Parts: sequence; structure tokens; C-alpha cells
Amino acid sequence: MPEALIALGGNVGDVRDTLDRAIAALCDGAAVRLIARSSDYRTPPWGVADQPPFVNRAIVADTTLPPLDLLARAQAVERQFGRDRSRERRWGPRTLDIDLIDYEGVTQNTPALTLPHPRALERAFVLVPLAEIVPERRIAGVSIADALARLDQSGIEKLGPPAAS
Ligand code: PH2
Ligand code: MG
Ligand code: MG
Repeated sequence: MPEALIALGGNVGDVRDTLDRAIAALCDGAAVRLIARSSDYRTPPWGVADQPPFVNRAIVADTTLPPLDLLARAQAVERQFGRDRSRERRWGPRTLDIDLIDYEGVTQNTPALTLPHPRALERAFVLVPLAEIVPERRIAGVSIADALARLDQSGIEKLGPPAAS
């Protein structure tokens, strides 16, 4: 079954709880099955500096859905958790962002979806969580560990397990 690398993040609300619930909604165990998940990382905001830090996490899932259907499902989960694209600023604060980073090495470049994610290899907040679970996996021919070694990881902090509730 095709395997997808998916990055999640947010900086509004109880993000770690949102990420738990979003992954449960996305990965129903049938069309999308969770294979691995990273720890959570607190990461300095990228793009727009004047906003709270993000929490970022990555997962590996296998799926029967083709890429665009997986994207549509991820976007439906974003909306379910309060994401409203019409009211947000590019790179600004958000409750939940789910990005498809790689889908079984597929290359595609359409208005709706570019694979692999065109900026993933430049972003430590994407690669640090991925490197924890799939360091040897290649994105656009470069291993995640090698791509990460070229980036500034300062300010990224691994978070412990969430407090039991
Ligand atoms: N997402 C953004 C903009 N900036 N910065 C960090 N650290 N992590 C993110 O997930 C992030 C960001 C827009 O999606
Ligand atoms: Mg994003
Ligand atoms: Mg996104």
C-alpha cells in the first residue's frame, strides 16, 4: 500500500490535543492507517516572526487513497478543527495545518497539489519530526537526515509525553 509522510502543526489553542484528535480523525485504520508518529516539537515560528511558537509533529501512514483524495481528507480534518483559510494570513497563526510531504515518492505538480512538498527540505520544523521516525527516507533524492544536517535547528525543542488527562 502507498505510504505517505505527513507533517502537522499549529499554534492556536491546545495544539497537542488537537494533533492527537486530528490524527485519530485522519487515520481511521481503513482508508488511512497510522504506521508511525513522532514526538511533538516546539518550534520557532517561521515566515511570520510575530506569533506564538508552533507545535509540530510528523506521521507515516499507509493509505488506499490516491494523493488528491488524501489531501481532501486532510483538509476536511483541518476544517473540523477550526481551520478557516478565508480568515488567515499566509504563514500566520492557525489551529491546525496538515501537509502532505511525500506520497510514495510520487512527483506531481498541479495547482491543487505539488509532490513532494516543494519546501519540505528547507524547513527544520518539518524535517526534525520526520528524522525521528524515518531518517533514511528520501525526499526528492535526499535523505531526511542529510537534508536536516544542512539546516539551522536552533530553538527547536522536543517535548515530553503530554500530561495524562
Ligand atoms: N507553519 C506555517 C508558518 N510557520 N512555523 C513553524 N515553526 N511551524 C509550522 O508548522 C509553521 C510555521 C504555516 O503553515
Ligand atoms: Mg504548512
Ligand atoms: Mg498546509
